[in-house]
Amino acid sequence: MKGKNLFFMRKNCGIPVVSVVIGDECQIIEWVSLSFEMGNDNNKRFDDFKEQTMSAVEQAYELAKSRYAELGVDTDAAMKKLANIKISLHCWQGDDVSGFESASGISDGGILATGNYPGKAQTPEQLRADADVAFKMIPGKHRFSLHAIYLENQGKKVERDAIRPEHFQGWIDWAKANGLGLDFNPTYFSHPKSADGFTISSPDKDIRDFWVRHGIACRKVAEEMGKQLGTSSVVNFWMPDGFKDIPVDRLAPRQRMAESLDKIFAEKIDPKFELDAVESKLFGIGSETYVVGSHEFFMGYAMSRKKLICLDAGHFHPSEGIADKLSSMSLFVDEFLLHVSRPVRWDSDHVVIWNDDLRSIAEELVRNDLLGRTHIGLDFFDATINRIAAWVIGTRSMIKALLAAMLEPLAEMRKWENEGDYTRRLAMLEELKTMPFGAVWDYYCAQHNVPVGTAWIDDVRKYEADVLSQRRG
Ligand code: RNT
Ligand code: ZN
Repeated sequence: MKGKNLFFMRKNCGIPVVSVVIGDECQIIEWVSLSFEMGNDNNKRFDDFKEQTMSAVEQAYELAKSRYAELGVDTDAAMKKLANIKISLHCWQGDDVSGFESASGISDGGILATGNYPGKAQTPEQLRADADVAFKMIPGKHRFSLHAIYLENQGKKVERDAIRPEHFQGWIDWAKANGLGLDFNPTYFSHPKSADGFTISSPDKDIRDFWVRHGIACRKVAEEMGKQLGTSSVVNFWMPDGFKDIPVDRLAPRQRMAESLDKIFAEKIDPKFELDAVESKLFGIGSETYVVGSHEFFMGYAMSRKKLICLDAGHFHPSEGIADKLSSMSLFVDEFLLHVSRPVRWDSDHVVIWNDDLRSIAEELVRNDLLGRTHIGLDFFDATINRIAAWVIGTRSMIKALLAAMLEPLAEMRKWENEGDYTRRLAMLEELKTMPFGAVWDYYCAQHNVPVGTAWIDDVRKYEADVLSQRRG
C-alpha cells in the first residue's frame, strides 16, 4: 500500500518488539526501532522514516490479518464495509451549542456545556474551518449535523419561524465542496418563547403555533439540503418541554405535543431528500420530574407515524444503555437515528470514547445487520478540552467501535450459542479483546490517508497555536 499523505512527523518514534502466534508457532517479530530528528532540509531521511514507519504499519497489519483469518474473519472485507459507514458530526461541539443567532450561548433547554477552553468558533467561517481540520483526522467521508441557530443571517435578525434554505446556503456549498452530507435540527431552546420550559406542548396556543412553524421551516431547509447534496437530510426533533416539579396533568402536554408534531409533519416530503426523527429524554436540568417527550411517548409516536426513532445514549436511566434497545425496536421501526454520547452520572454529554457502552452499540448494529437502517450521529459537547480534538476523539472512537464489531467470528459464535455452548462463547468474547485490533485500525487510518496513532494531535496543536489562539474571547 502506498500512503500518499502520511502524518508521521514525530521526532522520536519507536516501534515496539512484538511477539505473535501464527498457527502453532510463536514468532518474535523484531520491528524497526526508529529514532529520527527532523531537520528543515532533511527530506531524504524523512522519506526513509515514512517508508520504515509505513512498512511497520503494513507488517503489523499483515500479521493481524492472518490472526483474524485463523478465526475466519476477513479484515479486508471489514475495512471495505466500514468505509461506507457515515458518521454525522454535530456542529455544536465546535462552539458549545452557541450558534450564530446572537452573541450569547445556550441559555436554557436543560442542557449545559461546561468549560471555557479558549478559541471556540464564533462565526460560520471559523466553525467550518475547524470542522475541516477535524475531518482531516477522521478516516472516511462523513456528514455534518447543523442546528437551526447556526444560520447565516447577514447581521439581520431572522426569527426561528422565518428561517429559509438561503440562510444555510453557505453550509450547503461547503458540504458540496467537501463531499459531505448535511443533517439538521430545529432549535427548541435558547429563545424567549421557550423560556418557561415549553414549546410545542405549551398551553399557550401562540407559543405552540410559533414552534410548529419553526418545525415546518426546518423540514423545508433540510429538504433543500437533501436536494442540493443528493443525500437525504435527517431532521431530529428534540424538544426540552417538561416540568421541574410534580405535575398534576401529565397527559394534556403529551396530547398537545402529539397534535403539534402531526401539524409539523402534515406535509409529506420525499424521503429521498428529508427524513424526520424524534428524540426522547428522561430528564433535563429544570425538567427533572417530567419530560413531555418521554421514551414511551416517542416510541409510540415514531411507530404510529412511521418516523425515525432517535436514541440518545444519555437519555435514559443512568445504568440503562441504548444497545439492548436496538434489536427490540428494529422489529417495529424502520430506521434509527443514534445520538452517540457519553453520560457520566447524568446526561453530561462527555466526549465519546471506546468504552463498553460504545462497543455494545456497535456490536448490536453489526450483529443485527442494522447499519443500513441506522443514521449514526454524535451528540456531545465538552468545552474543557480542544474542541476539534473532541470531535476527532469521539468520531475516531465511534469508527473504531464499528471496526472492532466487524472483526468478530459472528457465525461461529452464533452457532455455539444455539448449541448451548456458552463456555466457548464467553471464552471467545474474552479472547477477542486482545486480538491485534490496533494494527487493523492503524492500517485503516493509513489507507484513508489520515494520521496513524496519536500523530493527529500535533496537527491539532499546530492549528491551535496558529489559528485558535488568535481568536478573541
Ligand atoms: C438534548 C438532546 C439534543 C441536544 C442537541 C443539541 O439533551 O440530546 O439532541 O443535545 O440537539
Ligand atoms: Zn441528543
